[in-house]
Amino acid sequence: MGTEEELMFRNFQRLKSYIFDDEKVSTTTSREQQKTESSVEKCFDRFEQIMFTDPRLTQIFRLEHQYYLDAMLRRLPSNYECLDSSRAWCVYWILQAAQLLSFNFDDQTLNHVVQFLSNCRSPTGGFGGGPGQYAHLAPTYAAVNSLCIIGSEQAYRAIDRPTLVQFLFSVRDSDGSFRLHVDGETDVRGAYCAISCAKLLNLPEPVIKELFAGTGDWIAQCQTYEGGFGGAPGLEAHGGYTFCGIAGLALLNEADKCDRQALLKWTLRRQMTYEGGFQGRTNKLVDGCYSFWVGATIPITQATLSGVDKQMEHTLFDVEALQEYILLCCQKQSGGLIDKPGKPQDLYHTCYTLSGVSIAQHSECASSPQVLGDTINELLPTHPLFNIPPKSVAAARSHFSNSNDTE
Ligand code: FPP
Ligand code: K
Ligand code: ZN
Repeated sequence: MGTEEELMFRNFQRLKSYIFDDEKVSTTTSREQQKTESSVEKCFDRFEQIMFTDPRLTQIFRLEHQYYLDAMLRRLPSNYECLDSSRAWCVYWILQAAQLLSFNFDDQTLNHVVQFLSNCRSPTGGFGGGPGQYAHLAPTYAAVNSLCIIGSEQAYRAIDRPTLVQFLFSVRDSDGSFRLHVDGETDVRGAYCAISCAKLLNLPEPVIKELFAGTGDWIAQCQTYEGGFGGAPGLEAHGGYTFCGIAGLALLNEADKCDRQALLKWTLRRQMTYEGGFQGRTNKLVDGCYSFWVGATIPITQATLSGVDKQMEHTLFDVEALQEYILLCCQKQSGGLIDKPGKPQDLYHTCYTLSGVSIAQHSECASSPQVLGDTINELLPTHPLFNIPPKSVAAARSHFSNSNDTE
């Protein structure tokens, strides 16, 4: 099973939690935690029993995941599997997961995807979740990311920058916060999606300045006493919103507006001692999707601190334990990945578990990829701030650097 330089699977000597950990009483929370640990332990045990007879179990089920993604992309246009308002998201989850696996769709399929996303574009700028729907920041982010992953002339043309900028201004409030759609709710996902699109499409600096005046300060207000970020000021810290908060601040070069030491401590405590994966908030259960939301937050935060603190050369979280959790507990034999053992596969978890594994393997702070098990497990890198390939970020920014359509 691999050479000496590679990370090896462990013997799972990690400690399980104790039923009376919660102030010495058994609670619903502590019982749920124990149930989860038992199901994870079963996956670890099964691995130990057959690791020598079936080395395949230590591998990423590449072909099965590719087959799953391919089948899901093909039935998207006729659509019944995905929530109707999340079809642009489904496209993004599929394209991002596929590229991590080095799986390329043929040109004809990609042309169909570009056509489908063009149909989701709103006359008022931005994208809706499906054809003919109102523009919303989340599917706009998903569509822009998808089109930049595809990266063809035709794909870039499907993003109409001038109306997109108008849409971004239409959901901005004067304090710098963003609503998800006109008259919709305000949360830090809105700010992140807007910043991510603006930066990826290389909007001119004066436009960025005006669009995000006050936004860094508003995001910083979402950081809670725990150290993570809530959806809006005063709400509970959560891994998903924490990613949006720090990635948004980092893209604006305003990470110093939040307390990064507190943030780093909070995110590091989200890695579960026994399971190896991350939870999304204090006292909740491990979930594969936080491999990205929390996993990416750690190197992003470290990167904004480097120079301030020269000590941090490698990723502070346990990249080996995270890969163990995803490889042994979150893969479906039939393809697709999951939240935790016993759950069904879905595109969202397939995208964010694989994205998290990629982050663990290619963390910016480490010099060579930290791949657990067989070298076949190495995924392509992802840009931690946008969650698309680093080369797609560079290509999109360079493509749009010469446009003067928004000046
Ligand atoms: C809690 O679900 C989930 C949330 C409060 C929202 C999470 C936010 C994201 C995942 C970020 C989305 C990012 C973008 C860019 C749109 P839960 O209570 O079912 O899960 P939990 O028990 O793990 O907290
Ligand atoms: K969850
Ligand atoms: Zn999840």
